[in-house]
Amino acid sequence: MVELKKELPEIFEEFAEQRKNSFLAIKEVKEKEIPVVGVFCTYLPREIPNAMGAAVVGLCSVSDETIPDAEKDLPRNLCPLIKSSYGFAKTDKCPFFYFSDLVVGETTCDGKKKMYEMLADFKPVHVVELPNCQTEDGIQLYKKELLRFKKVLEDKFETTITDEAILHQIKLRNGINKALRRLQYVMANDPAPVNGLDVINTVYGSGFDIKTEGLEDRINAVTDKIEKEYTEGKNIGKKPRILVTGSPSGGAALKVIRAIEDNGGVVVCFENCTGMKPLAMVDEENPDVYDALARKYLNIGCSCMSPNKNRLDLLDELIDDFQVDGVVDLVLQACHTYNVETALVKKLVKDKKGIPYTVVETDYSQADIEQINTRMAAFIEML
Ligand code: BJ8
Repeated sequence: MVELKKELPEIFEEFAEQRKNSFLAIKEVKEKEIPVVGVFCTYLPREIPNAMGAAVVGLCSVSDETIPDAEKDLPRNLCPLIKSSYGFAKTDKCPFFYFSDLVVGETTCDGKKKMYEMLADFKPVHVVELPNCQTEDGIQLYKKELLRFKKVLEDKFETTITDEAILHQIKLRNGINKALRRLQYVMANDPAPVNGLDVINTVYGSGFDIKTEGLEDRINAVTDKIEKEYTEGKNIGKKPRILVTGSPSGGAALKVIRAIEDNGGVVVCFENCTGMKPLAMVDEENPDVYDALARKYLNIGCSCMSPNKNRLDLLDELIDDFQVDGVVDLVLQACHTYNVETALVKKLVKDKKGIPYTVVETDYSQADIEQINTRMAAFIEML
């Protein structure tokens, strides 16, 4: 096993510092009196706040820095993502929280729902009711909720959100998502052109780019460079190809990705919310923009849905597209929904697809790094 300290290929530099740059950009946005809306989850259509000219920032926190502060109010045995997010809001250590005029949550998992109730004591919070079933009734309910969210924004910020502005944002976001898909699909090549960690840091970093105009082109420029270098013969050589699924894998959870790539594998695909899961297109031809948004977003295959067939269908497709040799299911501690689903994912991966599967349960601390390293080394060796 080796220590990971890779030099960042030049291709990825633009987005590597994106989160830090966004902290500076958000201060400028505030000085111009542009509203800032903080969001947690991929189920929330950013198109709606973007349509009123707001800057939309992601609030899901992925470090253990504020967990001790959070644990003064929340149970210790709770998902680290929830504790970290609450801790950053409580301590005002995150500029995105600090500058958010409105924080928007959704009724996803139980821990998050209850955390939002407590967050409302010290932040302006609006909770969108997310149906937990992807039925036609669920879509209609979600459409109503999105219209209610639009009204909340209009009342709070004394503005009007037109359907034309929403459609413009739908087209913009579709373009960004298309570019993010294209970037991730460079990893379908075998041998892979670059490391998975670099690709996912770029995808993750682009989520913090609050200048959505032109973002599609900036992402495409990265992909163009990778493709050009690949045709010129640059690649990382043949390695066991891993797909990562499960809870979001950004920030401190990247230790699992590092362990895979340090030990001879390459993560060619991220099925989770950090990667491919949220990148379906909104139907631009649907004359009812809220219906179009509800249909795309409610279809996301997160474990808070019951049943969650869409996750399994997407996994089935991605394992083939990316010629995957093995699947690593990353579960954040105390995430009951993803934990329960490991049985269904294991069945799909081992029985239907006929490839090896393993689960890694972890938190945002560094305490289990050696153990994860050992387990990933053993998993990759058997591929
Ligand atoms: S659409 S994955 S961003 S809810 S890991 S907090 S589920 S206990 S983050 Fe998520 Fe939206 Fe789903 Fe994506 Fe709860 Fe599990 Fe913690 Fe989670």
